[in-house]
Amino acid sequence: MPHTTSMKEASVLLPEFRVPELPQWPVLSKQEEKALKDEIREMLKRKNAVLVAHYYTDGALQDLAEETGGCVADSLEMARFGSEHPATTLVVAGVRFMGETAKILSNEKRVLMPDLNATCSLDESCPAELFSAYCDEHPDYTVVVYANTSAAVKARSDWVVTSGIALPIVRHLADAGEKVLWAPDRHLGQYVQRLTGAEMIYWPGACVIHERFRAEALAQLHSRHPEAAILVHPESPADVVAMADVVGSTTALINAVVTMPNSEFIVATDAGILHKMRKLAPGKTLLEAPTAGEGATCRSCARCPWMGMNSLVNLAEVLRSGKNEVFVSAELARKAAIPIRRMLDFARSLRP
Ligand code: CIZ
Repeated sequence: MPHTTSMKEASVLLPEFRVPELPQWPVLSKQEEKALKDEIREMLKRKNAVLVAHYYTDGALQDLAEETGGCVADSLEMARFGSEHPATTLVVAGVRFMGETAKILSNEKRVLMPDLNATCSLDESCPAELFSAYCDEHPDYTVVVYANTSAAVKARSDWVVTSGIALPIVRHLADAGEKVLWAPDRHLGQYVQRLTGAEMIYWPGACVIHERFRAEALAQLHSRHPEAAILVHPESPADVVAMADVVGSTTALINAVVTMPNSEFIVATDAGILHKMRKLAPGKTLLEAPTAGEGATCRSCARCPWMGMNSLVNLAEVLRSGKNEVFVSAELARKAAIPIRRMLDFARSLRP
């Protein structure tokens, strides 16, 4: 349904935060990589641990997660997998909110992360106190927050959503006549509003990676590859989303590469996803969508520098030392678990 209602942006001064360069890890020889992977495999087994990795992490980590019975997935599936797996330790290769979500859903388990400084620009742009004050100003709105937020922000919400389930949840709320206060990704929020027609107000955050995709450069690339299907993550700007053949979550974009008949695809999301796409659809040509800073302001414009903080090297280190444990107080976990479980239950109700 095309949108008819307007969408009002919160007038808040977002906090400043530093976006680091993409970490440059030492290049391992084949032998070194094999030795490190063997050591990690042995430690995972001995410590009754399982590796849960996001699609945006390094390919070697993704492969190892799959080879050792862990999972590579989006944040919704990572959370579900971790909470249902019998391991007593979850090693989460991703960014902090993913480790926190794992801990919230499995408070009795030990959750480790290769680097606790791996944050997310959306999380950083939505500090709990500022957000809570905004919610207080709008008591008649249902608070829906994206998974890319801190435990404290989740605890202040009614619903947590991922990009994979945002549309049906907001549609469900709109059908029930509820008004939605959305945070923190403005592009995803606007996309959801356009498709659901829900009455929404929103937080003005953005993902520093997806915001770099540029429509004009994308049009030029597409004119050189007119047969390529354009796949866009909805955290991207609206003019980029408007050019897409498929708009969707990481899982939806991977499925599109596998199931669509096209032999070429232009992909507008973190380039870490190409690893999984290449594995599942080896015969297809994948082109990275152009970004604003290409060749200029960043070394790898479509690679999240915080996701890049995960490597085999620091994964081995946390397993050896047991450091980098994620803690969420029991009280905060109890509160934040409510909207997360609401999302998981809703997702379950959609399954055939
Ligand atoms: O929820 C996730 O895993 C993220 C960050 C993106 C997506 O579309 O899956």
